[in-house]
Amino acid sequence: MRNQEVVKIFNDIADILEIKGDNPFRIRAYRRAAQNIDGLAKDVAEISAEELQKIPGIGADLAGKIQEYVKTGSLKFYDELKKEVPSGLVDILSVPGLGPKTAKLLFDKLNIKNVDDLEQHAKEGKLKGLPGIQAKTEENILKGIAMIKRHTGRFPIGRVLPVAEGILEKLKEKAPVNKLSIAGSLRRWKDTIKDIDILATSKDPHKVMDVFVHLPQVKEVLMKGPTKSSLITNEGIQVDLRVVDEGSFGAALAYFTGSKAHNIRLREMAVRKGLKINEYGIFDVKTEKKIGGEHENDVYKIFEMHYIAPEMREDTGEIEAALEGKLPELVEMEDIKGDLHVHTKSSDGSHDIQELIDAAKARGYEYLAITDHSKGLAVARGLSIDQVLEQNKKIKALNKKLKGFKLLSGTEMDIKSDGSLDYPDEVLKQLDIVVASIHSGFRQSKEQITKRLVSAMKNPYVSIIAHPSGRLIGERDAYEIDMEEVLKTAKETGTAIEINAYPLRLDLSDMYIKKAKEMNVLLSINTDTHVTFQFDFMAYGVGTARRGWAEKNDVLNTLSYNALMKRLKRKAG
Ligand code: DGT
Ligand code: CA
Ligand code: ZN
Repeated sequence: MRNQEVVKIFNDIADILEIKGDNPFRIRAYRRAAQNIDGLAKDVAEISAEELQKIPGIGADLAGKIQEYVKTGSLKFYDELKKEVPSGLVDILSVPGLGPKTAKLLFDKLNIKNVDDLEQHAKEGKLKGLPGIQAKTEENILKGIAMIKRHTGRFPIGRVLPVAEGILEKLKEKAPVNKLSIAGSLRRWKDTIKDIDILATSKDPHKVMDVFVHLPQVKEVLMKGPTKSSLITNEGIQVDLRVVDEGSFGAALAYFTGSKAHNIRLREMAVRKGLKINEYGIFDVKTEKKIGGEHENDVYKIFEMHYIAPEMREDTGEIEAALEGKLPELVEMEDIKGDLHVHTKSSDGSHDIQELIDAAKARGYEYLAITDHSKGLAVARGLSIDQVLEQNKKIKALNKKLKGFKLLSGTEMDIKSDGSLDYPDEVLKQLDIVVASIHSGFRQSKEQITKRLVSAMKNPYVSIIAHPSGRLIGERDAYEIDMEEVLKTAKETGTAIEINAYPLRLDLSDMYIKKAKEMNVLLSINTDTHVTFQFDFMAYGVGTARRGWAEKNDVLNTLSYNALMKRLKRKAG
């Protein structure tokens, strides 16, 4: 059923027209049409142009638009219109009491482009003085935003994946499921997730749904049906479960994995081939015969493309790459040979070196870098020069005894506010690896922070820049930084840039990883483990790296121990 897609588009169009101050009758026409389609029992995709015009509020023009969208998967008028206003501006309209006129005013006068901009300005009392805005209005706007955020909040993936895994486990145990898979943004390893999408096949869908809505994780059941049920977990996360036919499982998996943008591209391509792709399968339009859909790869096979990994499905060039046979071979968990950023209880970790070695070996690793904090980071009990040199000696002695496993002696060295480094070169050159990072001065100017990172990379002993943007998802934004300049310097100096796998960091983020890859910058995926179970965070780092199209060769810690040591020494000269 395509009705909801059309409803959303028509409402969006009305919103944008309103912001633009367009003709009120035209705006109302779109709203009315949306409302009437919303209440329709029949799928608009199955209704002829003539019949469409019998729906109240729909004339030849809107009927044509509906058909264009249903046939091609997009609407030119809508796409063009969207370019005329910043996309975030439409979101502002969902703030209670804030109409399109005010939204336009905010954009024109204060360059407010989205809800975050609006919140910032309201907090700083900068809205006062605009026509119709008083102190009280600002206060209400802030309340409204807080409310929207509670409702439309996205969750960091690290909070969502464990919940999803818990549910899958219970379903496998208690429900008569055959196939079972996560779909949606979670399967694509996006850094934030709106809701969990799960797909299953079963001989007894009713029983599956019964089990699902009675799971111990459930706080509230939103809806229960034979093919789809939705609930809210105790953590406040929405979970949708769909049970589909065996023969449609692949098509449904492709459809509900998304992204929407990726799906739309595939559907457009299918239309040009006289085919139709939906969540039920792949169909020949003329004969109406189903020609695929049991396996996910069917939707790529029909275009003679290789399988596109879920992490890449964002319509950011993956379809073109697949058509040209130039898809990257994405890095995999099995490629990771060790972790290069780990803390012991000498600084702020919880374990001694031996416990970390055991945990690393259990993950099949070949090596591990011990990188406790440096002295400047007093809050994390950073190591004095004497302490780090003593630890270095201890590690080198240990290494002689270890069999089939190697330790690297290192540090996570603080880059101080003035840009200087926390240990002198005489100390650094004795270590196997130096991970450098920023822990203070987040409010400095973009130039200052960039300069700190650049000067650290120019030090021959600095091997990796850790968590380069400093973001904490949902808690702290990235500091201002000229990432282009940082990546350029990384390339020039042979410094690796970390993909910190700690689920609230995922820093570098996917977009910059892609950029780094294009610039041939070496990456390193590390967990920043403080407690041994956190070694398992590696999966988040690898997922994020894959979203940035990273291949094995782009990642430092896929090297064998010997190759790694050679690579580290090369920079130091
Ligand atoms: P999010 O926001 O983190 O939940 O992201 P997704 O990608 O999981 O989005 P969601 O849960 O709204 O939908 C799951 C997938 O279903 C989405 O990636 C693509 C597919 N899908 C949902 N709605 C539509 C639609 O209106 N058109 C198309 N073509 N696909 C859709
Ligand atoms: Ca989702
Ligand atoms: Zn660390």
